[in-house]
Amino acid sequence: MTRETIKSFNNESDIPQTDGDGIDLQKVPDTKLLTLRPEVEPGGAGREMPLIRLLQWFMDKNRNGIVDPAEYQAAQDKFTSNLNKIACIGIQHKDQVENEDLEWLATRGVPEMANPIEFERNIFTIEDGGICNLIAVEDGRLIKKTRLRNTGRYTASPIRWHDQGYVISNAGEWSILTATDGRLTTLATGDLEERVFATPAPTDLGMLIRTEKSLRLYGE
Ligand SMILES: [Ca+2]
Repeated sequence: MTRETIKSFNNESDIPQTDGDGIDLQKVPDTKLLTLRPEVEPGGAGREMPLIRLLQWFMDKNRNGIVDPAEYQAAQDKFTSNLNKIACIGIQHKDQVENEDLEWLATRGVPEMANPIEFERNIFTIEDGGICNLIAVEDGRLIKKTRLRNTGRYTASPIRWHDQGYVISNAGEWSILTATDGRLTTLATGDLEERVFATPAPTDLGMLIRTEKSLRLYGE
């Protein structure tokens, strides 16, 4: 097992090298961290996890305290193929849809958690780190990528309300955007000062937002 075999990980320097017999989990310190989401700011929630957990939970399949080369390779293959994807499927299809039946399949600009929304005939997405994307509806190509000032993780899906896009990070930092002529513009930003994981709900009375501790209604 050489360093060349670990490039699918985001931070290969965090993976201990082995002598070919495997990784002895007892020799991996609890303090050693693996960078899972390099797009999240340093110190931000969800950026890192203890390396030992990844090795124990996902790689040491037979639970013998050693990640052997076969277990390592199996995990690496899984991580490599486990890309976030978005696909366009014709609604005329019935039964099982195979890859060749797809109109298109794309991986660029696809978030880990948040749903995409339609914005002026394009697909708008928000990724961890505050990375916003516009993806073309017709072929899935990435039209525009930009980064918000509000970094961190985004698990709440974006909402379109009164022709504007609303995104809220896990830290409770919000941004209002427009997407005109393929350009993304931030109109306003702010901070709810409580963590937010749930997608907000636009209602006739205003925008309903559930934070970690409260349920709030915001007017236009
Ligand atoms: Ca093992």
